[in-house]
Amino acid sequence: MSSRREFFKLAGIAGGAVAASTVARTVMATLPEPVIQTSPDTMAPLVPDSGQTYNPVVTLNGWTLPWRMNKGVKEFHLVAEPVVREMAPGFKAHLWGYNGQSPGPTIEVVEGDRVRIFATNQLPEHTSIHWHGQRLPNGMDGVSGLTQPAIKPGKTFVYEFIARRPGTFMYHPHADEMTQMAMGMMGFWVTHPKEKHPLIDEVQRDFCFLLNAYDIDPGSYTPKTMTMLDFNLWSWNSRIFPGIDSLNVRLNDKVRIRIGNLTMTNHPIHLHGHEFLVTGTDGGPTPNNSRWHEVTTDIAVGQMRQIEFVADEEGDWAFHCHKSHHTMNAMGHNVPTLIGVDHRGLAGKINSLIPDYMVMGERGMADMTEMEMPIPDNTAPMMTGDGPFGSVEMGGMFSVLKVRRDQKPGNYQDPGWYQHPKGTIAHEYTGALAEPARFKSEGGQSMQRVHESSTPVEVQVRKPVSHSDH
Ligand SMILES: [Cu+2]
Repeated sequence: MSSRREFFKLAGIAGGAVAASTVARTVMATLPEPVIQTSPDTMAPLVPDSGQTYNPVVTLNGWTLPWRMNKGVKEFHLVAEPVVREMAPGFKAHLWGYNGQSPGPTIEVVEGDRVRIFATNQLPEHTSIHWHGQRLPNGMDGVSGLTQPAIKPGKTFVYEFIARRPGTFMYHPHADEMTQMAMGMMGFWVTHPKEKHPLIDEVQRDFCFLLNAYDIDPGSYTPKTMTMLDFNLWSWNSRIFPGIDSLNVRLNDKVRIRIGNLTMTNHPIHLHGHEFLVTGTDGGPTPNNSRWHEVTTDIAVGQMRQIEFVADEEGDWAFHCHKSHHTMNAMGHNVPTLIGVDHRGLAGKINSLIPDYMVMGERGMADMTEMEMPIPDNTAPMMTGDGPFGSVEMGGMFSVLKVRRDQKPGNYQDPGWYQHPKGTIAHEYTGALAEPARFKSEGGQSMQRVHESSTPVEVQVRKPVSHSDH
């Protein structure tokens, strides 16, 4: 048996635009050479060498899989295999994925293309690939047991179909699905329209990413695959803030963002500073009369949404899931609320028993972003990310839309932090404080109490009693 090294010619892409011809030039073997990605960075869009007939997508912290043309068929080679994914600087996870990364590469084709995908299984167990949302012959749908036998370890299967409708799609295994998706096996698929489509606008920037989630104990490397709902890492393309790249656009660019949800819960995705339209779903472009402006769109399990807006406000705009525990990283969270509890004297006593112990949360959790309590190796801090004004106190599903006047067309480089015009930043008020005018009423009630004899009760915080304080 040949070694993995011999089998996979490592063809890591190091930045810059990549022409599909890098693969087309190789000898026409029966099987296209698999292209393996070694970096978790956002790669430049893949411009087809046949000429730019569409605006290619940019996958956040991901890449598009090069293909070769073989007698009019677009041929791709996906390799399902164990990968090491850097989820954030300093935090690596041992996942399963495709072609060196999790998620796998984005597959990008044009409506009407005949597509042939070779799927090689280098996992320790069988797999299959389901082409989520596609119109295709039933036998190409990738449901192991139902439409095909599972792909055994070491085997390669061929899928072939015509990309019949333009839109936003995903791919993932349909074999031991709970394990394989919990391990990170999934990828994105974009089919561009063949010609001008009345419901698909041309855009200057077209981003895509998958919502995914993992349960990795602090200090460990491998996801727990039996977790059903209680995941502790909420990621975009298997990256967590501050490891998720920003979405960098030019002022007044029309921007499309395609998002697919392969987690086990819904995610209300929220953009600051702009209103967007949901222009497409799993079923394709939405009709004009179903579009309305929103700033948050909920994406349910197994759904895709594409949002569009004109980026006409300069700045660094937060873009995130609105579930607040989805913008945090792994932590133990069976912790009672301690806001308002006086901890004075307590930490010192515990420290004499447990060195480095820290009492958490007496004034809220923000203190923890600067906490000095040691965390295990290979663990991302719970709330972090240094912005120009201090800690952003975020994790998980959070990124930044950077809108800049001087961003060059087609350039996706990070422009750095926004330089706010003078006098446009919220600032401290230093004048005299007026007494607040408090409203005196106790509030009305729809059901008047009949007996007014009982004494009103106010719930009080019970503080731990420290005898030395008396
Ligand atoms: Cu969420």
